[in-house]
Amino acid sequence: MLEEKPTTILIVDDQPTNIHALAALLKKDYRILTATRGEKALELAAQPPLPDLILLDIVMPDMDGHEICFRLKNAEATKSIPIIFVTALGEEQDEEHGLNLGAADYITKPFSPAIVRARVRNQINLKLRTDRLEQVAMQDGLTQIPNRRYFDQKLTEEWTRLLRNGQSLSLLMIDIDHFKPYNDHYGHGAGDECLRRVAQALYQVPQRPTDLVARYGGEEFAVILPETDRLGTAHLAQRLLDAVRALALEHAYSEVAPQVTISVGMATHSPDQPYYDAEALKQGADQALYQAKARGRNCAAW
Ligand code: GH3
Ligand code: MG
Ligand code: MG
Ligand code: MG
Repeated sequence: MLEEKPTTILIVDDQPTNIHALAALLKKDYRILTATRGEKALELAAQPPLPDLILLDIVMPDMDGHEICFRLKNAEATKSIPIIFVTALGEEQDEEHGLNLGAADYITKPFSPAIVRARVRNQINLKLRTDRLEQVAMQDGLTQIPNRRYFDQKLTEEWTRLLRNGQSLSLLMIDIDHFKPYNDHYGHGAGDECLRRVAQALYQVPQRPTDLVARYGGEEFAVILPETDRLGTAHLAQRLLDAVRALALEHAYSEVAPQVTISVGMATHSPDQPYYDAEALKQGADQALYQAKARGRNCAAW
């Protein structure tokens, strides 16, 4: 879940000479993207991996820096990218306006190279720290996969998207079979290690970047499969069952098999079999999980 990427700065100015001057100061320490027009700036700002900082000119012919800042701060994808205005507009009200639009800092031209470097470094450090905290808040500490908070957020997003595009959406609820006797006999430390191994195995199964595997609670996991019908969902559930079996983790106290297994509950929202809301879909997957347990565990059910 943790990804490494070079720290990137997007420089936006209609004058290439200004871009070169800023880039010369910063290119030793950061990856530099550049744009001389507003449309291009908005496109680059929203393109993953997102820039970590934007240096933004104000006076530009087609779309001015204020407009660009306003749009970036009002778009979900780009709103947390810090923006520093770098501008010849030196009046107090210009600076106030820029900061009120949500800019992190304001530098007037002509600038001091050392001050630009220092202000950029401060904003980058703050941004990287915020990113790390955000990641920690969304990741499960034991298994290092997304946690329930992240799962709930993604499910809400996917449900909102589905209301627009009318696609199907599937949900899986997964529970380790007879995990209480596993803990009781092998100890809590071994139980934790088992959870880590199962989590990593499950996490590696889905192939689409929009699929999400999360630790939902104690020994329960949940999977979101956007734009996936019942057939695709059943296939994926089978691959999850196989992935856990392939771990071949000994469990001499399971009533199902002499190794660790899971049960999977499946629910699919589609235009012809709709659920009322995301909560109802979750309840559907929960009831299906109960079915899978009742049918003997180590299987998937609707
Ligand atoms: P079933 O097949 O019906 O799911 O049986 P089960 O024994 O797995 O079900 P139950 O819900 O009774 O047990 C879940 C157990 O998971 C209880 C608890 O000891 C264990 N557990 C939950 N969270 C953790 C954890 O973070 N670490 C460890 N080691 N164990 C956990
Ligand atoms: Mg300009
Ligand atoms: Mg359970
Ligand atoms: Mg269980």
